[in-house]
Amino acid sequence: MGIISRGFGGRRRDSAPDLPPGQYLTHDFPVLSAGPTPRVPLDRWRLTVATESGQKHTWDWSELLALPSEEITKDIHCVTKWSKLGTTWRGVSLDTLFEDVETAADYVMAHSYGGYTTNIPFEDLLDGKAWIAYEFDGEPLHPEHGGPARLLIPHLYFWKSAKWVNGLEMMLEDEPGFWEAAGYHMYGDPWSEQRYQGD
Ligand SMILES: Nc1nc2c(c(=O)[nH]1)N[C@H]1C(S)=C(S)[C@@H](COP(=O)(O)O)O[C@H]1N2
Ligand SMILES: [Mo]
Repeated sequence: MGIISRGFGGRRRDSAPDLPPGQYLTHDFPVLSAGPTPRVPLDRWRLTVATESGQKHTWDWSELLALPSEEITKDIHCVTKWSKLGTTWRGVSLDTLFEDVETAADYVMAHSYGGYTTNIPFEDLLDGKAWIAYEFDGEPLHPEHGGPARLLIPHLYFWKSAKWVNGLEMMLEDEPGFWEAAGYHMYGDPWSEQRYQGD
């Protein structure tokens, strides 16, 4: 008699969370920067979208903050093999930024304060897949993690998420950014392990 639920308490559900191939889990937040951390005063901060026809759309800090923002919880995957699950950010969807931008270009070069660049197909920035993030874990984004604001494109390896982003340049042809010119993959899908050119 009685209700016996086999497996209740006996079942082990400690299976590893789904990580892309070759990745390991980390709980801290490593800092990976190819150079010194630029310090950008908010009153001088700008973000510019430049189209292939030479049109420019620029937001200053207060204009960015005035745009609708969302909370984003996503896993992130660095090409150096650490992954961090369930990271929480606040930022502006690139769908919002691109609402009034007229372009026929298929590629984007992200530019950062400090000179870092990385290339991304335009469609990977749209449809709720990418943000300009300015908070992490409910706090203003720390400078070493890309503050005041960084690109957040969690479905690609994290080198595509340009810290200290200040420009999005529309391009008709794909061109390599900083790491891509050094041999990293042009696209960088963690689930297909596209770490280096030829992967
Ligand atoms: N401007 C800039 N953005 C950058 C980098 C960089 O060196 N400069 N490093 C990239 C790499 S390789 C990774 S893994 C992530 C690291 O972000 P984090 O330092 O916040 O962990 O930022 C990416 N964005
Ligand atoms: Mo990275």
